[in-house]
Formats: sequence, structure tokens, C-alpha cells
Amino acid sequence: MLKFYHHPLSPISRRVWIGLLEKGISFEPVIVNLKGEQFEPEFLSLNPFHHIPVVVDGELRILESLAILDYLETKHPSPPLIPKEPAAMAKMRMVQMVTSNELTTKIPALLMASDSPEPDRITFRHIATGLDFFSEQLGDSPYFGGDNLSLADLTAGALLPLIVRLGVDLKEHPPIAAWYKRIMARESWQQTEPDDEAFEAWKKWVSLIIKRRRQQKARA
Ligand SMILES: N[C@@H](CCC(=O)N[C@@H](CS)C(=O)NCC(=O)O)C(=O)O
Repeated sequence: MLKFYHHPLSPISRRVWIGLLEKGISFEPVIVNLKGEQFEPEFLSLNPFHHIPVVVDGELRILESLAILDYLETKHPSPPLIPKEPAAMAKMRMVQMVTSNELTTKIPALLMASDSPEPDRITFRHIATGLDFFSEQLGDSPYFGGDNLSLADLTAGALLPLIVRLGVDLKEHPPIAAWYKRIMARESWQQTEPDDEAFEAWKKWVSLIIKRRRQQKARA
């Protein structure tokens, strides 16, 4: 059976987790404790960059969440999560890349801002630009790929619950607020949503990593 190395609080792993559930693929979950297990030789032999998610399917090992999602789609085409029409396909990939490159990268700043009395206007403005872009891509459709769920929804939709919890208000972006309600009602999102206690633990743990990295940089 396919092995899925992940952590329930990782928004990047969650894209794949939701994909497995939406496609009804059986899998064996392996939780990687990110307080150090990712640096152990056994895990580094799967991913030398010490990142989750990783999928092992028979002899095949796949890292990088977007590559894993493409693999799952090709191997299990039903229900389809990649639109066939060229413009819809390009839109899907843009939303995935903007989520990864423009929004996920802002999580550390957002997290630090949530504990600070000073509002981090630059980070919030950057996120608002991302959400405006998403609104434009969504248009009047229920999902980014049109009437049906696509990998764009999985990728953006695994991150948004986190940025909302970190203080981003979707009120200014009505199409995204409506889309957010729609995806959060799906069984696969409900099943993968961390509770408040887990979220607070995640916040503490990531803040610690950020502070440690800053100290290491200052010393170098
Ligand atoms: N580009 C990778 C990024 C994966 C990633 O950054 N994962 C984080 C969790 S959200 C991680 O494993 N962090 C542990 C570490 O950096 O040691 C992907 O899309 O799979």
C-alpha cells in the first residue's frame, strides 16, 4: 500500500492528504515528528532536504507535494483533478505556484506578526494581493477549475485555513470568502482540519524554529 509521510499540521502535506481522500486512494499514513525525526538518516534517505510530504508507492519514492499530486492524478485519474482545457490547466498551475511561492513563504512573517503589537502591513498587503489574484482567477466559478474541484483548490485550500487562523480576514475578498466556505464544508477538509489545541501547539513550535534560525543567522 502507498505510504504517506506527513504531519497533520503541515499545510503542504495537507494538499496531498486532501488529494488522497478526494480520490479515495488507500494509504498508510506515517507521521514524521518535525521536532527532529526529519533529520534522522532513515527519513533523509527518503528526502535529503528533510521535508514532508513524501510518498512511497512500491519501489517509487516521490518528494515535492506538487509532483506527488501530479503522480496521483496520472495514476488515479478518477475523479479528475486536472482540467483538460488549456486555459483552465494554466490557471490551475498558476494558483498552485502563487500559493507556494507568494503565500506559503509569508507564513513565518504572519506568525511573528500574530504575536506582535505592531501590525506587519507589508506582509498583510502581500497576502491581500494574492487573494485579489485568486478572486480574479476564480471569477464566478465555484472552484478554480470551473464547476469541479481541481489541484488548485487543494493547494490554495490547504493553506487558507492557516492564514485565516493567523489573522487574515477574507471579508475584503468576497469570491474567496464564498469559495472558502464551500471547500471547508467538504468531508476531506473537515477530516484534515486541526483543532484549536493542535493549532496553538503548531504556533509555539514554528515560532521556536523561526527564533532559532534567526539566532543561527545572527551568529554566522
Ligand atoms: N517544496 C516542498 C516543501 C515542503 C516543506 O517545506 N515542508 C515543511 C512542512 S510544511 C517541512 O517538512 N519542514 C521541515 C523542515 O524544514 O525541517 C513541497 O512542496 O513538498
